[in-house]
Amino acid sequence: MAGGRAGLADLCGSRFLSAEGAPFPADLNEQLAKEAKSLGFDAIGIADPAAIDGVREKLEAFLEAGAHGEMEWLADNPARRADPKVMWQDVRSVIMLGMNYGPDENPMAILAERSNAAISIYARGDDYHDLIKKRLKQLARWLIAEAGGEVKVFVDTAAVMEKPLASAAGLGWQGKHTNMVSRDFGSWLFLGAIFTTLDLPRDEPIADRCGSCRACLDSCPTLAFIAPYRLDARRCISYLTIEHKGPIPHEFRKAMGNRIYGCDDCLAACPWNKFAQEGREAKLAARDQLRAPSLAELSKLDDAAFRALFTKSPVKRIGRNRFLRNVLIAIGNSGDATLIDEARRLLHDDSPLVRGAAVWALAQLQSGDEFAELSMSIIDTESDDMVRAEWRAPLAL
Ligand code: B12
Ligand code: SF4
Ligand code: SF4
Repeated sequence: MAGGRAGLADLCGSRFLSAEGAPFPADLNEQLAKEAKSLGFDAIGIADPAAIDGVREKLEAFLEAGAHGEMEWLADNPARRADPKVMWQDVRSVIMLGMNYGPDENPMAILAERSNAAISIYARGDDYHDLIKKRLKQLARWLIAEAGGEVKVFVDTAAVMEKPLASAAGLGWQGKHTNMVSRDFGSWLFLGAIFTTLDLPRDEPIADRCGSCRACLDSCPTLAFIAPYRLDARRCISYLTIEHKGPIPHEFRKAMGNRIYGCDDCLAACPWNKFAQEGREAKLAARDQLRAPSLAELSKLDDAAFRALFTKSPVKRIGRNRFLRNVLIAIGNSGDATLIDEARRLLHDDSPLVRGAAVWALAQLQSGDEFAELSMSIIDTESDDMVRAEWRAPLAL
């Protein structure tokens, strides 16, 4: 196991208390780590719920700057998100778990295959939310059976700041790209949390080891970092392709390249990945058909085919229309004239979001004269204002 396990063996039984104050066996910590490993976790550490006291101000500054964009749920209750005790007043320890999903190939290689799509590493296998939640529940059940107490488990979607908590628990440190970096697994750890009423011994945080490096900051295609450790999510391709619902803002379209779901550039740039290892969880491993799917094939997906292809995948949650929007931006960036027919077909799609993106793709792939001619023949039949604006933009009408 990696992470902040080091100091645990030294802790005495007297600090290892149940909610009722009864001491536990001194090796509970080791057993917990062993159990976690057998359930597929690769890192574990324990933090005091008060250990992230300082993050509220930073979260509020992020929200005040509007950096969360349309993710209103992030702004819902900052006091609760920034403080586990506000979320659950009985919590006495936070057990942070990491699961390695290190890739088996260079995540950047696909970016050169312009007629194929880049799906980020985390989304090439089964949905980690479902998998990790299940494992967290299993581990929590084990803990209750061994030591009692009450628990709550979280992965990603709850109002919990997992990166600062994992850093406080010694799993790694929050790098300048804002993700948590591990000495043992580089950028590639999913995080999950078990809140418990047990008073468990804490692990030591690990100091920031970014030093003067700024590889992640310089790698970002959309200049999404306002400063080291500060991201403007509205500029991030991960946000734009997954969270953003409307048309992709024009200024980011070219920079997206063939990235159609998430982005790994800042993660992949980190020199700490030299210690990364391939993930051992088969369900998170890349499905072969999602390593480099052809844009032509993806552009043909209707709703049923989309849902079938992305069964159990995190990609499914954005729905077919948003997915096709992303595919069409990649088609526009492909420089591949054989994809013109696909974009032309999608000019007649039922979804205005898809039609609008198809217009942009054609404007990139066709000559100005061809585009102008096509525009004359279609624009008057287009009922949606947003799509009409897409037609006019390249013609500067
Ligand atoms: C919202 C969200 C997003 C948003 C916003 C990302 C962000 N950085 O906030 C978007 C959609 C962009 C996103 C993208 C990705 N995400 Co995300 N996301 C989350 C989520 C749900 C909440 C994160 C959050 O609280 N953001 C709010 C900001 C304010 O918090 P923060 O990033 O910790 O902010 C810190 C810094 O900004 C810093 N800071 C702020 N101001 C200042 C000022 C100074 C001076 C300093 C020094 C520091 C500082 O302090 C803040 C507090 O610690 C978490 C799950 C969870 N519940 O925690 C997953 C999570 C962070 N995502 C994850 C992943 C894998 C990704 C992607 C890699 C996916 C992909 N391949 O496309 C990208 C990475 C993009 C990036 N560079 O961050 C993982 C990260 C795992 C890890 N090892 O860190 C998480 C933890 C999910 C999980 N359970 O595994 N994500
Ligand atoms: S995920 Fe991509 S777009 Fe987002 S900050 Fe990292 S490099 Fe930039
Ligand atoms: S790339 Fe460099 S600056 Fe960015 S997280 Fe890794 S070590 Fe830190």
